[in-house]
Amino acid sequence: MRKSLAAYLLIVFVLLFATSCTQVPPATPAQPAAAPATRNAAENVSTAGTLSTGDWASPTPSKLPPKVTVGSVLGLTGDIAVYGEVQKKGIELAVQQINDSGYLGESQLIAAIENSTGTNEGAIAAMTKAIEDDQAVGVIGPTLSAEAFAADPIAQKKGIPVIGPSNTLAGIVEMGNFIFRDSLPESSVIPGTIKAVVDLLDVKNVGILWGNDDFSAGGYKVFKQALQDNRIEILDEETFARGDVDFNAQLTKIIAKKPDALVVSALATEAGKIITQARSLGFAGPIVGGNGLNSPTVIQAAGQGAEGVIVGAAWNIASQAPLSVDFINAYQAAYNAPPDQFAAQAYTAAWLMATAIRQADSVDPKAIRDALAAIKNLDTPLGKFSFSEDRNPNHPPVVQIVRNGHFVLLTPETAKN
Ligand code: 1QQ
Repeated sequence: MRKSLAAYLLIVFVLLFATSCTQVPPATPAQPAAAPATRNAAENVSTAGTLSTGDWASPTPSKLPPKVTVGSVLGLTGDIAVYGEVQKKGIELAVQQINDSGYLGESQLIAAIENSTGTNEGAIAAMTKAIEDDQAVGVIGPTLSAEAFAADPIAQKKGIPVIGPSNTLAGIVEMGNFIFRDSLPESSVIPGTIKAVVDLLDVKNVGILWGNDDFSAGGYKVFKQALQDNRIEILDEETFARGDVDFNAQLTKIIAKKPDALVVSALATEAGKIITQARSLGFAGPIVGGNGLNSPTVIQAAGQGAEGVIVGAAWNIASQAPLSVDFINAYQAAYNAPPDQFAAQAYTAAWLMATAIRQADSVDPKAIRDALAAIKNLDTPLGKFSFSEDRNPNHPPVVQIVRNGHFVLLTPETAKN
């Protein structure tokens, strides 16, 4: 009798324990779980690999096909390969982790990477290929806003969700209800950058050099508004074309007006040359740039001249967000180089897409779109991440300055030489 009571108690205990272990939380999308809880949950269900972001509280999907393809439309050749190459690495790292950890259950995520070549025609061809040939249920990309304006309408028309990992101009999400971005728009970043420059570096007037490509021209407009809002005088404005290599004429004119700072709205390739030439012409003051300058290749190209360059960003490598630290370590281990902001945003975009697929437990692009739209307070390397009502990212920006060859956070200390 006593034996059977003991056996009964043992069974009750085992059952209670088992239920508490396998308890499936409600299928609400992206519960605002605290980072450590999320990571512990991840460790429980993991099979292998470094774990990272994701909504581990939602049930493991069971209705997905063996393979789910997400397209990536990236500029892998030409002048914007400095962005596209690291975006590819970020996406491939995320996909590896997603598959190693069983985040999509029995289903494997495939990243179909298509080269947009940095041109509008290339982006249209790559987007079409991703959707029609690769049968992508969602697309990450394209790299440039200009490419997005050309190619995203194809996805919108077909009802395929897109996450722009580096589109920062106005008008991106306005293309339609299937278009998202996890890159902070320039309008969310530049005003704070200019305010910090005014507060910490006592800048009262500037000269502006801006490019005629869509990104640089769009960024220029945001800079101009922010400068006016902060009552900074614009002493001179000069322009250039994408692909130009000699900026001496424009810089000579600007520097002759003795501005406190130089504002540069440019893509990375031109920015590296502009900074080098401005320093050669004797300009020693702060150089303030937009998202195009967020690539460490700008620092490599300009060398010592890059010291004192100030750039607003969505992410800095000093971030202490736990999933950012995990991401940096995993990226460094995989590629033997530190990630940059573009890699962090592309990596996060892949996890966001996988999270929506997991939560939808479906490859129906409309269901994935709806799950993306519902993502709120998800722990990611970019910090707590939400899509706002209009499918823009919602998280705070940072302001960086180049010190000793690296982007560090702009503070009263780092602002001083
Ligand atoms: C855009 C950008 C570029 C700098 C991306 C590489 O922000 O085109 O919107």
